[in-house]
Amino acid sequence: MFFRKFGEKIKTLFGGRKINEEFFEELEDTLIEGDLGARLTDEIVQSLRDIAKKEGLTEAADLQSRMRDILSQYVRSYDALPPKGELSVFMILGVNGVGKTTTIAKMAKYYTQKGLRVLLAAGDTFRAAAVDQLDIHAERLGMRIVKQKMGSDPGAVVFDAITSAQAQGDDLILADTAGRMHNKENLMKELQKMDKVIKAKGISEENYRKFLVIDATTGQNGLQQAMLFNQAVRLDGVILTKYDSAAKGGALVQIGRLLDLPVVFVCVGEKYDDIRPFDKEEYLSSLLGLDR
Ligand SMILES: Nc1nc2c(ncn2[C@@H]2O[C@H](COP(=O)(O)OP(=O)(O)OP(=O)(O)O)[C@@H](O)[C@H]2O)c(=O)[nH]1
Ligand SMILES: [Mg+2]
Repeated sequence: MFFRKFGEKIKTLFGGRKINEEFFEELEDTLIEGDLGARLTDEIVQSLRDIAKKEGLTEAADLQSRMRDILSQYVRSYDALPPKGELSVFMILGVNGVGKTTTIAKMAKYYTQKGLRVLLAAGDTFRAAAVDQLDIHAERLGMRIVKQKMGSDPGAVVFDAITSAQAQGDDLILADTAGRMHNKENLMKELQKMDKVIKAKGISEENYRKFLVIDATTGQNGLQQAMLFNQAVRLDGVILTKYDSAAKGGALVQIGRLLDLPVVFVCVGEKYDDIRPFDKEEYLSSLLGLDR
């Protein structure tokens, strides 16, 4: 389903041909194109060379499942179902335009259907219209929202949200955050402030999660973004959006390999139901053009 183009390319590359130098070179080019990055591509191709040599393989087709085994070590899924009856906070992070606010709306519906009481926190107070955007989702979905006016302190918004959720007996706060500020340093400082407030409000470590939203169409940048946010506020996982577009999504493998971060959800469209818990096996199959 996902990745069809890239998967088909891989499938064709491995199909009915001999293992030789030309094959490895083409594989290298294809992996780079698929957003796996130079470093990881080298690592994968070298491992496959070693396997082919050691086992005396001659058919490229024999290497396709071996590549799956290699990638399988790097990719993890993350089952993020918070417990009922105690308060969890998910802070949703990411640079501007990746799909944070839309994803929060999707998650709100998803978790409500799982029987949780969800509260939205409009933590992006920087961009004009950001609060309204979340507010419109809240209204459409019939969710409670805690908000303040544009320009107010996002730390104060999560503070209020936690107080309100505790009073109402909510199970989960989904906190929106800004994707952009005057500069990157400012943004990271604001996020660190929010992070401090959430911890100071006594939300336990197990119930507090920071998920980074990554836009599948931005390729290699996903890794840079993950490094940046992970450094500022230790991340717990990533959410991949816009996987329905002509995306390649190989950045997930890099993020898994280099930062050891699991994948929580994959979003495949603009509608509320276009969200799926990450399915590692399906992902690997589509990435490699395997049937399953
Ligand atoms: N095709 C597709 N579009 C998506 C998906 N997720 C979000 N979008 C679209 O991406 C655009 C940006 O989404 P937002 O949710 O506003 O992104 P954001 O990260 O909150 O952006 P800022 O608030 O500006 O930082 C919107 O037009 C969304 O409809 C997805 O999975 N697939
Ligand atoms: Mg937003």
